[in-house]
Amino acid sequence: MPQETQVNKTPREERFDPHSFETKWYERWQQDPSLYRAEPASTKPKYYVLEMLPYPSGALHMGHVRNYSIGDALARYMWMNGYNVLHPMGWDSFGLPAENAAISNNTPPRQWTLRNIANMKAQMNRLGFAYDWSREVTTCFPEYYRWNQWFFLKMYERGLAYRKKSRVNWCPKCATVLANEQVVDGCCWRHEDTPVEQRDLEQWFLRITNYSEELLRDLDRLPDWPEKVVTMQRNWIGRSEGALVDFKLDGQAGPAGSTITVFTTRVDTIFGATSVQLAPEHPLVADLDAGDADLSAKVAQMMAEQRKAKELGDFGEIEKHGVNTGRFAINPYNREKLPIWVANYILMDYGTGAIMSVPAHDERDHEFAKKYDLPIRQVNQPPTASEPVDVQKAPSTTTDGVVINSGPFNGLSCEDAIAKMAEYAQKHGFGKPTVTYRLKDWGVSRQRYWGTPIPMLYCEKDGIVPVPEKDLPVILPDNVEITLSGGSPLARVPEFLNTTCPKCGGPARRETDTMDTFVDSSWYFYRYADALNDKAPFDGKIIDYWFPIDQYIGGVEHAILHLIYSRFWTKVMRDMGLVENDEPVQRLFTQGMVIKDGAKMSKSLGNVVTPDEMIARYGADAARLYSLFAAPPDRDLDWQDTGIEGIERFLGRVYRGLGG
Ligand code: ANZ
Ligand code: ZN
Repeated sequence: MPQETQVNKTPREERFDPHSFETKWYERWQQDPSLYRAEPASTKPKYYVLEMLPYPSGALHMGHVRNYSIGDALARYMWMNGYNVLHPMGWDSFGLPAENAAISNNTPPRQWTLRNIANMKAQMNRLGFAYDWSREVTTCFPEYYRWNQWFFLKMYERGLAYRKKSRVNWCPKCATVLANEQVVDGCCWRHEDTPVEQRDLEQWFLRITNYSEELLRDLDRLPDWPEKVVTMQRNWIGRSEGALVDFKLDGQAGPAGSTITVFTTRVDTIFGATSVQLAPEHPLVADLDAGDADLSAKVAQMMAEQRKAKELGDFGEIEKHGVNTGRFAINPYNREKLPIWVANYILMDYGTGAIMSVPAHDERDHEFAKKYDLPIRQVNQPPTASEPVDVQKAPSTTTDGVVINSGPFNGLSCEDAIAKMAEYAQKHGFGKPTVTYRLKDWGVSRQRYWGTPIPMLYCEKDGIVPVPEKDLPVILPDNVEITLSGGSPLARVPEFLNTTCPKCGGPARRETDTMDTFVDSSWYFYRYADALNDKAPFDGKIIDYWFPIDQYIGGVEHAILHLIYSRFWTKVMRDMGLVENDEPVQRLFTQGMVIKDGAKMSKSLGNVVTPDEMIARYGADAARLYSLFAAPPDRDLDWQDTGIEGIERFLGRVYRGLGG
């Protein structure tokens, strides 16, 4: 550096100490409690900017810093532009990690959680984020979760919450249900040599499928959501138009009856069906394999394979195979007898769990037919211009052709045949056009302690009885011994478990499962608008002012579950007359990940940069500015120490320019 510039420096200009500078301003802000508060009623235009609330794991990571720096810059910008800004923060504070921590450090989940919140809040303050803390929402407080319970009761009244048997992972040694993440290579994570079983347990579900069509349709009304998120939601909902067709079982029927209903998107190819295939879990399979030890063993093996594939989340990869049951089903269009197979690639939880197999026109069916030497019959002739087809060699999957070898339907285009043949089935009482969705009802029961107690009772006389609204909240008791085995910890707390039935006054048992924590995050942002209300979850008039959220910012990992559940919750609240908006979020922004040395920051890789370290070395402004500028906010940010040093020098120049 040339000599002259040094000579002219005064001592104050030389030194930029971000710590004293930032602390000074933070203290100044603290003295004015109205600063950063949203005004309840205002003539200014409103702006609601929201960042996804964190799970209080103990400390912020750089991903949080990036997410919150984006939101904070926007909030301040809107304030400066004269808006009445709502910029709140809270804690998604129920969930399993608190229970694991309780077991390993012998600290009660509440204590562990509250300590983490205090620590993370101090970090947020040190970072200088401008939140309206008067609206802080902490989901593990009864002031909040009582409204989860209230919503649950309302949904129950409306038939949107129901109980049904469903299949869960079960470890026979632990004698408890395992979450999918607790199943490792098909065995219990705590008992590596104990295969996980599937059990049918009664669980609570929310009927999100009532809203499948609307959740899908209204995606078109979200032009300010990232296209990739909209696409992910569309695929998750998975609408498929097709037909249901009933095949009759040939010969004697068992308890599961004599009808096999298949779901197909290509009913126009039904004259080319050469077998009917059932999922291993299809109820009829139990009838067909009764007394046939060899067949039932093969079916059991396929069930195991499917579970495994499901755990790996990888159905595409399983080697397709099946077994012939020796029985037949009758094609209602031409009375043809088709062999019934059980196949490992048919899923019970899609469509009807049964298909007609058309090897000439479907890839998977072709592969299967080749393997087992099943007939392949062409029933669709592609347009003449294309090269001649040999369906014995490869399937022809086009929907451009015309129907052949199909009796009265010959000559129809694919599209016409699909409509006419479904109509025909309906007219003759053996089928109908239908729409199927991949979206399933939302299972909300968790056999865990640290969550919202489900407000239901079981009475010997009256059966399932909802807790009366006036008795809410059902308080989650403290001092519960937490173990990960033995089922719901609350079932071992007699003071909690045993109660009286509000209907008959006789003894009743409480539901001991707690709610999925995605319930908490489905509506928390409504609570911010009216956080201290103790008469209702919120006042609808206040919601009408603030909603929809103008800008929501968070990670793309929440593109599906959280953001579909929130949309569902909003639509239910609208139907209850609580809110007027149909959608919670106007604009959505998903920021990129913070990575280092080419990988996501993680403890196991040892490439973590902590906010505390960055603040100590460069100050909060440098850490924030770097997260905003080092990469476009929607792209991944590859952390470089040299980058933040440059920002620090830049801030020093700004500081000297402004004269402190
Ligand atoms: C006969 C057929 C012929 C089919 C053809 C396709 C092409 P999407 O579009 O994903 O809805 N299917 C139905 N239920 C199934 C299940 N539970 N497990 C596995 N496969 C199943 O797919 C619908 C098609 O997937 C259905 O139409 C059925 O095969 C198969 F040339 O029926 B199709
Ligand atoms: Zn009773």
